[in-house]
Amino acid sequence: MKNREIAHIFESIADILELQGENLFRVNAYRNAARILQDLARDVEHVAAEGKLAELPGFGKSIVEHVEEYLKTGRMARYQELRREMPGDLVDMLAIPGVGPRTIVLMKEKLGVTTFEDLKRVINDRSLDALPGMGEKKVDHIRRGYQLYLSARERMTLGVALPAAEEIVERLQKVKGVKHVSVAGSLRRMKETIGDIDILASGTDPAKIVQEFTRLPQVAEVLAAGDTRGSVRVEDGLQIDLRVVTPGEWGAALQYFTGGKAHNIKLRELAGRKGMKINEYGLQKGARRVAAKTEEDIYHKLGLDCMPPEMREDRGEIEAAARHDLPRIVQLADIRGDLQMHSTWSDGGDSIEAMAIAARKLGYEYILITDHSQSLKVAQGLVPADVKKARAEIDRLNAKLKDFRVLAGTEADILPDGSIDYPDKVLEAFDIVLASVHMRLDDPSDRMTERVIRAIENPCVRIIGHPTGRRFGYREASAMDMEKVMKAAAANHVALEINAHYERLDLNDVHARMAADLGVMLVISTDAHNTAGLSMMRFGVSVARRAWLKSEQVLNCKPLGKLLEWRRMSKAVKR
Ligand code: DGT
Ligand code: CA
Ligand code: CA
Ligand code: ZN
Repeated sequence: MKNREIAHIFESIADILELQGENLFRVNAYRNAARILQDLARDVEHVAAEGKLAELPGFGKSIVEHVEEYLKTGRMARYQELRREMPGDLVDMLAIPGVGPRTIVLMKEKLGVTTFEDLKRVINDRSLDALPGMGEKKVDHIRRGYQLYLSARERMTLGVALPAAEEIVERLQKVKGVKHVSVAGSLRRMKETIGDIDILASGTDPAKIVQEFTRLPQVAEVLAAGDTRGSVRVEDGLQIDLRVVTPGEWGAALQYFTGGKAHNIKLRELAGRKGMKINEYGLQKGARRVAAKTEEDIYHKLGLDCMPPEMREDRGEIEAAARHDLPRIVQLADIRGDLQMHSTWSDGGDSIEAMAIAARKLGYEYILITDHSQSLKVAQGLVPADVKKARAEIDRLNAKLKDFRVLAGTEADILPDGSIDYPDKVLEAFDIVLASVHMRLDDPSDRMTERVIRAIENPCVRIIGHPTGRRFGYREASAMDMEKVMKAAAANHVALEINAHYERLDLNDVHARMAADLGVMLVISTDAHNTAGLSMMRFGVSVARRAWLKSEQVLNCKPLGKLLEWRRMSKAVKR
């Protein structure tokens, strides 16, 4: 399908037009067309063959012509022409936080910047400072934005890598002669970002399996294909590496290629102390192979219990496994509800009822609707009168739904002074109040710490949403004294969120473990803005698993009754 290819080109055209100061109406025509193509459930070539391109929403005469031209010739003249006007990396620079079209055009015209190398130079030699509207502070902001952009480009987020890898795994499972298939590496350990995608398979004819791999329909380009390994680029531009071993070595290879590196090194030392050797082919004692078939065998023969991949980071798991003292960590099936989501009342795409029905299908007992509060105008935050109307809708819905409860909540803004964006009267009427910082995320550490602690101490606040505000590729975590914040949360029976959206995963694994150690209750929520968003829960659960959380330490593993009890208990303590 060429849908995505053409969508990418339209996105680039929109970017360039925006750079050139073209009017927004024209720019958006291309962006809309790109979105329509990405969401289109049909092959655009078929639609074109039927002569029905013009029936697609927003497809005007020139868009239709561009698509037809591309399908016929594999090129789009308008795009080539625009690319010549904006050479080098100029278009890609738009993705750098803090760099807008005006800056890019200025840099090009006044400083001759066209590549990332040029950009680095004008930042470092400070010639950028002198441009109109610039200055030291602004340039420092751009410097940080550039670093953020680079690190986001190097590693991909879990939510992008995992679905692409799973699609390949599913296909490979159906290939003749394949015995086992699994993701490996950081992806199997569910790290928040992934360097490269590793897939492992076993079968009696590895070379043939590699061949089949390179012929999968997702493959856009074959980078390498050997007897035991292959490497391809799939349509989204992601690179996927496959390694194939014999079924008898499956466990050893899976263990080795799952890693992490530090975990493997420690395992190798342990094997050495026991007079054994470990590598991707097996665990050996002298010439004898002691274990290779399953991961469990490998760990058991080393005197260890086998632990989930998410724990294999050399953070104490090998010692715990040797003591037979591994915790039973939380899993997706333990989750009984979702405590942050938005509906059409604010910036969500689906009604409260639709969200409830979708959540019940996932096997949940309850959800908390947390539409935005009044000062978040960009997200259609609710004024108090609308809060009442939404509440009435929830009450009607609960009267109708059996075995399921919709709780009325809010994601109330934590204002710059740490107060909450509704008067107490309004706050008290919610079942559960979640509060988050959305503005002034750059406050200095002292002020941010004070702000968040003041919110935690508010008698109505029960949960702090996405506590650090970090978003991969957009924004670093706000500076704050995490330990102070966590201690305040523990003392006030306020839960801290692990936001499950793969661009956030905030708190991260390290902070979540620290919070749990300090006695803080964690909550894993999706922050879904439509029913599809509810499926992000698994990414949040993986963070919790990497943090070694047990289900008792996760608020939304409680059944409804216990959840309501927790809420009452904590209020009683505080007042
Ligand atoms: P990534 O790709 O940067 O997100 O991280 P990983 O963990 O996927 O690392 P990668 O792709 O370099 O290697 C995959 C696994 O292979 C790694 O987790 C452990 C194993 N491995 C790689 N290099 C070594 C090594 O030098 N020694 C040992 N013991 N294992 C290694
Ligand atoms: Ca990897
Ligand atoms: Ca790799
Ligand atoms: Zn939020």
